[in-house]
Amino acid sequence: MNLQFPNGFSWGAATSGPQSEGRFNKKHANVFDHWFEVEPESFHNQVGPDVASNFYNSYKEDIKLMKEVGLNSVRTSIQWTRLIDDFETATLNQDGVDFYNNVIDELLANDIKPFINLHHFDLPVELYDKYGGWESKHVVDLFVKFAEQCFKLFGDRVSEWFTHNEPMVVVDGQYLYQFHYPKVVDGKKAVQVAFNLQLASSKAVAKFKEVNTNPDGRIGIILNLTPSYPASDDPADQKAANFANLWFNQIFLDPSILGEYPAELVEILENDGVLFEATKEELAIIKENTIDILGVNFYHPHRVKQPDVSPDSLRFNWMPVKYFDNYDMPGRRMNIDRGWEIYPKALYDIAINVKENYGNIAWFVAENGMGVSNEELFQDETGVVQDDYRINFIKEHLTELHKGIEEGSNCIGYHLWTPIDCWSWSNAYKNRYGFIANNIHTQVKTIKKSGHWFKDVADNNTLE
Ligand code: BGP
Repeated sequence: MNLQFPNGFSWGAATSGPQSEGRFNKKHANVFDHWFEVEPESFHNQVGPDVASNFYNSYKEDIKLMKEVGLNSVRTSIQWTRLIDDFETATLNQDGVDFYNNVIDELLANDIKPFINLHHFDLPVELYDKYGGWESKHVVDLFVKFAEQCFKLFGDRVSEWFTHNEPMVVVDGQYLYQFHYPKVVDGKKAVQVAFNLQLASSKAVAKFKEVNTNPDGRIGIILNLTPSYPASDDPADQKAANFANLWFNQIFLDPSILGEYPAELVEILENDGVLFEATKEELAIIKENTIDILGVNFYHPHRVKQPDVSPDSLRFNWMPVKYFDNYDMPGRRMNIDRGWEIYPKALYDIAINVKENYGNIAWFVAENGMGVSNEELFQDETGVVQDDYRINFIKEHLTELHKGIEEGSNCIGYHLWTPIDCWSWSNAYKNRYGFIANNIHTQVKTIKKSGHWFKDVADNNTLE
């Protein structure tokens, strides 16, 4: 089996500033830096983002390794808390400017195309304390000022821009399911934050269109898509899956690409008294400023069934779980270390969904990957991690993706999470995802078997 990918396909990997750089020379704290300061026990093994994978100090060596595993593109993010000194005026921090200039230049010098994202869960904590963070439309405007600085500083060399990574995780983690600081539980705020994040993205898109001078420049958003499949043909299960798709996927997909929220979702939110507050002008900005390119993070699907609790018995003022329950489908394949189902066919379903329902917009797999614990146990005598499980995982996903491309889906790339084992929000270093192993005690980095394998795939643009 030889599966050839389209010419110019982006073979890459993704990381983020807060998970790779370390806090070195950073004047401001983001919400995760702060959370770790005040509640280290909430973090796996009490390990926070202070060192991460030391990218701030070792970016040159790290980028060399990225080149060695065949990457022709890499996504990272610019930390708001590193680049900006004063959030109200968006005045710059020179050390931050120098650092990101150096990283971008180093990537380009290695023929690696930078994909740059602007928000990866790393809201400055000062903006949370002062304004409630994404609850505030003033913060939306401050984000746009930060974005403008980025476009102006780096737009001559960066053509692929993204506003947010996984905004839905902020909504769910911070406002419903309590896995992000400060673990508020408030349905109405959750919906408003989802809207404000969308507005921030659309306003940043508008700003990009105004200031971009790079003829190749384009801008998008990166969404974690979790296709939701019903437990059975029972209409109640189907209805539950339909809601889960609206909530997890369409709430950002539709306004970002089509310029409008799904009417069905708006109706449900309205009936439940949690509809967001939006002015006509804001809705017009969303309508007019749709994205050029979509990044899709795909890890796992949702299996969904009708809820078996009475909506009245819920302790929350509004929760999406009123509309569905998770379904533990017998026999499904799991990555036990992360607790996520492995279901590559969902990637094909995403490819077809984007093609048929979203104007066949240019898109790419912005994250996909397999987090595995205790990988040192898989080292051979030379110290190379023999991660055949990761190779198989990638192969299976690429096969489904290729099928979607053959059927006309406009997918332009595949990025693994992540190039070099990095720090995780929820698991610190418990699960490793990278092509390159990172010894967190010595910071020695070693290419895994999957990294050597991926180089062949990327160099030949073909999956054998
Ligand atoms: C995505 C995030 C990444 C990364 C990845 C792996 O949701 O965008 O930042 O962390 O998931 O997940 P985890 O680190 O929780 O295992």
